[in-house]
Amino acid sequence: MSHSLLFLNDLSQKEKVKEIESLNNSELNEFIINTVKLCKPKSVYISIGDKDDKEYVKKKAIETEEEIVLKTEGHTIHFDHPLDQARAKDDTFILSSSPIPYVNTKSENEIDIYKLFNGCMVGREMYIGFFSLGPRNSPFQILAVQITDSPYVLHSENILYRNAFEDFYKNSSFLKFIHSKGNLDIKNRRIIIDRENNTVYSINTTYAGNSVGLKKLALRLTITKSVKEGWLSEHMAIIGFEGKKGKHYFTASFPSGSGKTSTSMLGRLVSDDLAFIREFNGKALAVNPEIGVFGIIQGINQRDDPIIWKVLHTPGEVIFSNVLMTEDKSVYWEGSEVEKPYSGINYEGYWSKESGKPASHPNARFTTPITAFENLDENYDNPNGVEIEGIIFGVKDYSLSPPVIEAFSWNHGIITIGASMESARTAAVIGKSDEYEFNPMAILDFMPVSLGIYLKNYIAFGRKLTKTPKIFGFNYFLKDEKGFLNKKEDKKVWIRWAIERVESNLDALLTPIGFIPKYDDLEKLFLETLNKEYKKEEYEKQFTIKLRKYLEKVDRIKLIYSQISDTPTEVIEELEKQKDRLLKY
Ligand code: SPV
Ligand code: MN
Repeated sequence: MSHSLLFLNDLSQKEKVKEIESLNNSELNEFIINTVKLCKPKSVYISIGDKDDKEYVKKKAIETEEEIVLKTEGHTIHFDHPLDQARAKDDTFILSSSPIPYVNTKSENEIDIYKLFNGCMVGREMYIGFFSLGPRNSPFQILAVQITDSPYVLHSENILYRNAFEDFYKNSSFLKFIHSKGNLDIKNRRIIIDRENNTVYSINTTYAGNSVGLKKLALRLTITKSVKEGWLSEHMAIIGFEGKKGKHYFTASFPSGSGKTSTSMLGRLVSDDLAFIREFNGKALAVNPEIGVFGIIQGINQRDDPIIWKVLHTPGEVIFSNVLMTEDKSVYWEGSEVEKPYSGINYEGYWSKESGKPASHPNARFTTPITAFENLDENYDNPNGVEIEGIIFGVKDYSLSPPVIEAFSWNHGIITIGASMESARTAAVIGKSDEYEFNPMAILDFMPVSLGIYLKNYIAFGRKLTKTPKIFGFNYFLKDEKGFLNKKEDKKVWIRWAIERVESNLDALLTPIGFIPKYDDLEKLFLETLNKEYKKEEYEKQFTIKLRKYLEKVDRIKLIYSQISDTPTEVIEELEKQKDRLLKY
């Protein structure tokens, strides 16, 4: 046997080594052998994902102090390095022999994987996990193997993904993730995406967005795969909304920190972050690659977020990260609207109220199974997916985009709303918050291919559909001199309007940028949904189209896409049509 794992017997559980051997997956054996040889761990723990394995991995996370046990049963807390609190864009590279606009690339000879990873696990245990992105026994399924020396990473994955050891039988192909804490030398933090070999390497980081391979690292590989195969791998929630004529599933793409999670809580939850969307019989069907939630915790309070609040205050699996831990082993985070403790421990060490510093990091998170949410949708694990009838692209935009608009068509929506997104920067990315950023489909940070190729695939996908989902632009953040123009709860009304439009119950007003609600309809929806008056002057402030500013935006976006050599002609045409409409209005 050329790829025998038997040499592992001294390092690992013999029975499990045999089980892997019996899968007869030579690519898998080779991957494990090569990674063990490269990283040189002291021992190897093979997790096939049963109850014992899950308990073992969690126990190790606690023993190694990557997690600390909290007061509430099942809850733990994890701290990342102060400089490792968010996605590390500048340290994340797509391996590519030529540069790609808007994508951080490095060529193979600029990166020495061997040097980075050689012996990185000396003295430590290596963990191997086997997962499925998407439901098992499903045409959407993509397999993935995680190798890591961090039990916290594997513990997180046991919560966030479906264990699927048995599915690796014979030569099923899979995505490969190698992560090591290294020596947590943040200067040498590197995340390297090797598209050709379906492998991601990540070292000197523990923040889940950089280390939990199956989340945003896998997204780079699945986008690459999707554009080759003609489907969509998206940074979108999937939500079922009840209408007058039944339930309608929407996907929703918002840059993190712009309302995606709160929107997900207003309907039946299928996914809060990611979606695989494929065409079957002319319909767009979607599944959640994940079965857990890695959500932002800042601002979560009992009044506005009752469902999440309950999940975070009930015994069961929760990993808190980068919140404050108090002496009695409970947690506190900013914006929770409970009384601030006097002192505690956070990611920087000892914290006291007197310091005046925030108690928790703005990108502090919680990791929980999706089944903990009481608004879980019955189809959350349906191998056939759910039919998507609406797509929401949301931005955090203080001045321009109205609270809700509807596109004229698939291409119009994809191009002038989705691919034209500009949003205030989030705390989920290292750097200054609140600067406006071009962020098409809220996915630019994860883009592994040229935007031209990505959009070409989107346009072609739309053509395959017999009934394309309606496309909406949302913005919960409009402001004037006096502050926000909308209350948090107003989003229920924008969603209601979108549902009514999907059901063709309401007319709309034609503007150069898309359809907007009629005042009378909103007045009625505000009353019905929130029992609230909606004044004409509010409507006018929120829905008057700022022609000059929109013209500037079209020019900005057109400039971006005209500088990308493989931009499909449809993109420029659609932007020019938008410009014409704005000029003629
Ligand atoms: C997000 O911020 O969109 C996340 C967390 O889902 S991260 O994995 O860091 O991107
Ligand atoms: Mn996300």
